[in-house]
Amino acid sequence: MVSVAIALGSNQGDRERVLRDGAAALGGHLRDLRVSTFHDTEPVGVGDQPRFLNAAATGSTTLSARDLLDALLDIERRFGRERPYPGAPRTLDLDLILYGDLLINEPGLIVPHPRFRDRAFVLAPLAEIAADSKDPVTGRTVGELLAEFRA
Ligand code: PH2
Ligand code: MG
Ligand code: MG
Repeated sequence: MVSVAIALGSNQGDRERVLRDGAAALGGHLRDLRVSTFHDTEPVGVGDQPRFLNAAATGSTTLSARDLLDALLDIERRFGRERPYPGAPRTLDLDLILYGDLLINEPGLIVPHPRFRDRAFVLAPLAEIAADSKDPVTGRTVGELLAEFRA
């Protein structure tokens, strides 16, 4: 079993319902699912868009990182995710942030997520449920990364 961390985001449709049901769908793939509270956040780096609702989830799985990614993309599609252009508003975004202490750099799959250390909308919810999880790139815990981001 591998411990994983996933970031959830929604800024289109019924954000609250989508995050709640999206998190529940993760339970079909993860054991010991934990879900953070929901954070209402300012859009970052995508221009003038509706505000996001963000959350984080953790759990453990026997799926490979690639199979987990495919499962996440499948859940996104079930919630009506469309990709008209990069960074478009989305009903549901599920990003694989950490997959154990593995470093992966393949087409379409970079883990740890390359930008998560600079994103309060990922770090703050994730720190609620996995403050002690370690980023294998920097050796910092999620709690430390959040404190450093805020400093
Ligand atoms: N996701 C992005 C870009 N910007 N901003 C917020 N607040 N929340 C997000 O989930 C988000 C974002 C790309 O996936
Ligand atoms: Mg994203
Ligand atoms: Mg994504």
